[in-house]
Parts: sequence; structure tokens; C-alpha cells
Amino acid sequence: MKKLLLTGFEPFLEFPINPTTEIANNLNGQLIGDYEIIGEVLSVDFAKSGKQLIHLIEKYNPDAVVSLGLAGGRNCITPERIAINCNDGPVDNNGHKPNGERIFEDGPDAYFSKLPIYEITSKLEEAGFPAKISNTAGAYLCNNVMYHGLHYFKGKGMDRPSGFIHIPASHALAVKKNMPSWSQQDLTEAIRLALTCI
Ligand code: PCA
Repeated sequence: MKKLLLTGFEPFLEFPINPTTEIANNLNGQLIGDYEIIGEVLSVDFAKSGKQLIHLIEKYNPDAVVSLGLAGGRNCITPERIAINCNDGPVDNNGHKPNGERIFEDGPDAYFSKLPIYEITSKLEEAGFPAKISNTAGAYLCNNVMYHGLHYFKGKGMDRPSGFIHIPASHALAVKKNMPSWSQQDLTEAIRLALTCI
């Protein structure tokens, strides 16, 4: 049985809940398509998150890696097309404020996703879940983690599906902060469906 590492993130900034935590925990151990899912949750910390992802890849040797992040304010599921070699944005959970520095001094400017992003959006739309390819993952931890995974596999010469999907807020989060939201159940089901494309 092949293995798929699925990561979520802990809460951060003004978001007291991160619906990706629950998705990773919920799908952990499930069999989806050809894969057994290994669900894990990452910190929101520039000094740690990328290293955590690499540690998990080295621990489990997964055949595919999908990372999830909350994009509060987006209204649909958005597979990310590209990760850029840049850290920027507000303070992380450890109080660090990035300033546009490169993630890897000698790394390429960007990597394209190695996930079937067109198949994912089509499959979701067919099932009635709004989905759209995103052309920017920002420059915060989601971009950072996506870049780390793609850079790692490239460096090792390993051609494995790897990339990132941003999701909207859950209703539980939207009642605390006014923004577009989905039920946690729909978010989880949409990600389960997305993983069947890999
Ligand atoms: N979303 C943030 C980091 C953690 C998360 O869930 C982002 O979009 O970078």
C-alpha cells in the first residue's frame, strides 16, 4: 500500500481554529484511492515548519505529499500552482516577523506544484464543491512548507506528487470572525475527493 503524507497546520494569528488540523486528524489512517493517509499537524513557525515537513518525509518515506492550509476569506478550495523562494507576511506563532528573505539562499526562485491541480479542480466542481486553481500561495508558512517539500524532492532527484491546497474557513471559525465558510464535513469530504486524483 502506498502512503500519502497529509499535513494540516495549528491555529495562527487571529484564527483560533484551523480547520486543516481536523482534516489531517480525521483522514489519518484512512485508505483513499491507492494510498494510506498519514495525517500530521505542523507548527506555524518559520524556524520549524519546513523542518517538520522534511522530518516527516524522512520518517515515513511517503509516495505523495499534500499539505493543507487555511486561507481565511477565500470561498473555495484552491490547489496552489506555485511556491516562491521568499518568506514574508505577519509574525508567526513564535513571534518571528519575516522580511522577504529567501527560504533557501541557493534555491530556485519558484517551484510549480507536482499535484494534478487541473484534475483536482475538475473533480471537485463535478461533485458540486467550488474549486479554483490559485496562482499564489502567499509568502507565509503555507508557501514556505510547499517550497520545502518541492525543494526536498527535487534535491533528492525524486519525482513524487507534492504540493499544497488552501481551504476556506469552517463555520466554527466564521462565527468568531466574519468570512466565507464551509461546513467542516464538506471541507473534509472535498479534500478526500481531491486526494483520489493523485
Ligand atoms: N495558513 C497560513 C499558514 C497556516 C495556515 O493554515 C498560510 O496561508 O500561509
